[in-house]
Amino acid sequence: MGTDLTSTAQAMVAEGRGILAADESTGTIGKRFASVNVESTEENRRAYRETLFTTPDLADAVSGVIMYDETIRQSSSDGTPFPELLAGHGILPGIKVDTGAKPLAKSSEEKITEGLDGLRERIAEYVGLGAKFAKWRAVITIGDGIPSTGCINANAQALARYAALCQEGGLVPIVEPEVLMDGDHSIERCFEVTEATQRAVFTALADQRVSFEEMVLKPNMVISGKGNERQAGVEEVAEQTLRCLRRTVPAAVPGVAFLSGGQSAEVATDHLNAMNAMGPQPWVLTFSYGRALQDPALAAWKGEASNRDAGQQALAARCKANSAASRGAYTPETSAA
Ligand code: 5MM
Repeated sequence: MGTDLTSTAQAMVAEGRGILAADESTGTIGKRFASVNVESTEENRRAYRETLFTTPDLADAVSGVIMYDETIRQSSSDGTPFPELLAGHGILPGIKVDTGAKPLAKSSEEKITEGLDGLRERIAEYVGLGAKFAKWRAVITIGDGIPSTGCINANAQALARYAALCQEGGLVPIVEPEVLMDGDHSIERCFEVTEATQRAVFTALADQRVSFEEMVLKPNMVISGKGNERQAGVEEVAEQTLRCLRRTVPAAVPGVAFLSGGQSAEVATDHLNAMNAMGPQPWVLTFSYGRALQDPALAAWKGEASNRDAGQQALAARCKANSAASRGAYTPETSAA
């Protein structure tokens, strides 16, 4: 029998729809704004998020939006709280609940994501603000002698404790173990680390009694390190990513919503399309992109109210392309804005 959380998880990955990751913390959005010479004031952050969230027909391709703590408390210029505005358009409001990836003790290059203290209470508050799902991102770095088993297991444990608290408190957890594409490693090394990470994550999720039907996985794709001399092509990335997921992800998980991780907007769409064109899989495969959805919109908006329509058109174009890719039906021609 289905539960409310099962229905929400299924709605998050409903056909032709994916997730807009707009949960940049203040530091990260500051860097994004700096790239287009926009000052990171609270009002500019609010105005930018309003531009994204009021994009006409956003709900055609976007099932949910992940917000940051500041954003979920903000409102549009007519005073409508963002969670209410999104819900009014048939879009599920989501919230990032981790408090960031911090240095892992006794390891100079590895990270552990924090935020479990007080999480039960914060989840209750976010539910009161209208959130229907949550997100927690673990960061795994590939380098000389890393990741360590200790780092993978500590992050898997934190993801699992977060996911269990979410389900107990009434939110669908997005479980995001991100193996970074930074580095000069090969696609084979990315496969090995991604497989080990996902295995550890699903073992920890089971140990913490997380219901697989009531969650969404947000993984990296299996891809060459940015600095590797051999950059795997679209078909190879799609094949290796699916091979890895089939080994590690239970069929009970309703959907896999990929992060883009620094891929260009077009390449992220090509990869998603290629995977979906390879035939039916046990889970829905869709997007939960941040930069690959937002970068063209941010570049068009540039902090100017007069560029609002241009910013929205740029976002709508990426949404349309990725919606098609989630069906394996993307071609640059059919998805032209
Ligand atoms: C949108 O960026 C998210 C927030 O990052 P910080 O916590 O570092 O501020 C990030 O977690 C994002 O949701 C995922 O990494 C996916 O975004 P990309 O850009 O990799 O698709």
